[in-house]
Amino acid sequence: MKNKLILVSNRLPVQFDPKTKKFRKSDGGLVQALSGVKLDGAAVWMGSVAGDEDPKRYGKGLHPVPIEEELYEKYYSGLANDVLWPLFHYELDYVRFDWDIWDAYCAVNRLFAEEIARVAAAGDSVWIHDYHFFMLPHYLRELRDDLKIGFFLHIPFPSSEVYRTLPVREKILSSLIECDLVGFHDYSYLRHFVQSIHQVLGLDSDMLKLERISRTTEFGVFPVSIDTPKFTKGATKPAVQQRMRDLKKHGDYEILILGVDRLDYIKGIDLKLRIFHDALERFPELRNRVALLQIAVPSRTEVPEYIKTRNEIEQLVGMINGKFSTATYTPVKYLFNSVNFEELLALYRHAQVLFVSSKRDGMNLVALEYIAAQDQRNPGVVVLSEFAGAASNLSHVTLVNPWNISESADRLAAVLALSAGERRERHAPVLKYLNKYDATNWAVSFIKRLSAHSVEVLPTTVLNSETTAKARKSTRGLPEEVRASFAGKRVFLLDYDGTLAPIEDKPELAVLNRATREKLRAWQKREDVELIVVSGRDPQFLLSQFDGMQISMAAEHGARFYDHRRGTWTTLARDGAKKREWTDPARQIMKDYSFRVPGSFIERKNFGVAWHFRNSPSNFAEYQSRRLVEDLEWSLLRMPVSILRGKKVVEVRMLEASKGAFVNWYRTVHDLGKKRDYTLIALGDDRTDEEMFEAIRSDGITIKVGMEATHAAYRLREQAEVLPFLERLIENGSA
Ligand code: GDG
Repeated sequence: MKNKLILVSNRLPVQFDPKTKKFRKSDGGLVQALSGVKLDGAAVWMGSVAGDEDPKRYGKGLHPVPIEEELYEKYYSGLANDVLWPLFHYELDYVRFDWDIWDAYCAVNRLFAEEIARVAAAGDSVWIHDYHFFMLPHYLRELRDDLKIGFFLHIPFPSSEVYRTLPVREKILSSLIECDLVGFHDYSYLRHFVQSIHQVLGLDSDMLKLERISRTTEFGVFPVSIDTPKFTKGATKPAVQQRMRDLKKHGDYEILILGVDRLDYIKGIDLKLRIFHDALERFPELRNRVALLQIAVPSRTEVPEYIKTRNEIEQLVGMINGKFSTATYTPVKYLFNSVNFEELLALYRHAQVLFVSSKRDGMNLVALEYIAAQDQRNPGVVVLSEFAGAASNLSHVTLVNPWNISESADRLAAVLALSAGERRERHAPVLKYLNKYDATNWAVSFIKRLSAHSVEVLPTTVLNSETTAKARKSTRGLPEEVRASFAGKRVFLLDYDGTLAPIEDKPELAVLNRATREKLRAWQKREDVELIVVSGRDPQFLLSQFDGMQISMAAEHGARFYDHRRGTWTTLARDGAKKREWTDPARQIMKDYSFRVPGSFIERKNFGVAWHFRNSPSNFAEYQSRRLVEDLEWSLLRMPVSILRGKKVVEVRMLEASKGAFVNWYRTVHDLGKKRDYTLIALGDDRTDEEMFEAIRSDGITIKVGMEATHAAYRLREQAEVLPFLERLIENGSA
């Protein structure tokens, strides 16, 4: 049997109206886009309905999930629309976060996960839509590992500088990377997402995918489109044509500029009015000839920000009309209402210009629809904000920066003067694009990528715990089949700070405790075990902790290696002659930061420079450390170095001095000409350990200490679990 597809969006395409007792079409861009999709295979559309509704009322293919009113309010109006919507559209002043609405958001996401887990068959695909369900991948993965999960974001993904203001920034990104495929309208959104993963989670990826052992998450750009024939054909229908004749007869203008937007602060209707005002002011020949018809569809009418936006718009309309109206001409026609589909088509076809002035907009379907609805012989033109995703997809439209009022007004006036030939030249290629690439193509290309995605090897299993759903699959430790695959000697690559020893405020206090020391002394003697400490610390410190033990040490992230059998240090990283080219600027920048951040200091290493802030006021220093990383990244752009933010430290290191490079070196030396007779087992808590995990991949066992996102296949919850875990693994042969 073919697998089915489960679509998930907050709203179903139809809603039951308790007043009229009838179904009506849902509004909004997302539902419009998805409704235009024609799929061959079996699909179910899942969405929320009121808690007291009878789910059986809904027809085949629709799967309503009833949500109780108070919970829905907090999830939808609260977190989704008072936090995520403004934040993802760069309107930080409108964000109103609190933990109560976050809990409600998580609860609704969990409910959907449970419902999907209940109805999905093994191997089904789930396509999640939009910012209402950021946490759904996380909850769904806990219940079902066999499903393919795709996520598409209909709104912009903001710059990482804005994203990182979100109090739950880690949680949302960690959830999204549980998907198999994450899609956006535009490359800039994807770039911001990848940068945020880097900045917030400390995981590196390229623009195509994030690879970890547990899962590869693919990324992609899939600009949404429309049901093109619905508009091209619809606009020629007799009822629409009749309506156009009416409009022509009654209009008090020669040229009509049209605006169709939900009344939302992101749509920049205020800017549009200012631009139109500027055009009338500076080009008197437009007066009495050109009118702007703005349809402002009511949206979230009770919310203070929306009331404020509406008031501003209505004041501007009043101001312009007061100034430029005559007894027979009104420059701005303003409708605070929606119109029916036929009326919309007639207006699209009748207006000579569509003006979209969004401050931010994921895509903006109105621009696409307008183009599809034009008469090819006498088409209108689109003036489009460069801050709408559509700007990346519609060639031959007039782009404006709506914040630049006078320049936008110039461009608006210029398109009014285009000849029919010029308008046709602009229109034809864009229509061709929309005929070739419609909503169905959009959906099919996403679904195809999702289906082609190969299922991952192992989930990041929490070891040593019986409380999570995932742990049910593992028996308090490494799964049997993994332990059975151990070959020869077990080589433990052990990070020091945060793994063997707890993190302390002062680095010198982070010493091995007695129990750990005794255990290490016992294990070093075992034939079947090799212990290697892999740390960012310098050789002197490591010697002070492990001297006299038969334990090898990779210091300074593997730049220098101490072989306990030989009793000598080897330098693995080449000390490049041009080292000063990057150490000098790095130190200079760090010096500026040390000056500003009390208690911070610079450590010079043989193969790098580190800026420590363990003893500094933590919030301030954390903030400064992020800034420092950015400054260093820019200044050392083309240098052979890597820049890393670890726990309370920022380091610049020569590229070869990395734990990943050390793992590769170790393997090269030990694999030479013979069959592999050892198994690598790596444990670490820090971002520097991620390089070690990435280098090992599935060629060994990787264990992250802590709950942050990771490339490792397994995790222990905290440092205190490390010793008991090693004890079971080494002494009893079972973990
Ligand atoms: C979100 C993103 C992204 C509008 N007024 C009337 C009416 N509409 C229809 C339009 C269009 C839809 O509503 C609006 O879609 P947009 O894309 O312009 O905007 P959002 O609702 O904010 O949608 C957006 C979209 O999701 C899809 O990914 O493009 O950026 O914000 O289809 O035709 N329809 C009728 N009467 C109206 O008065 N019948």
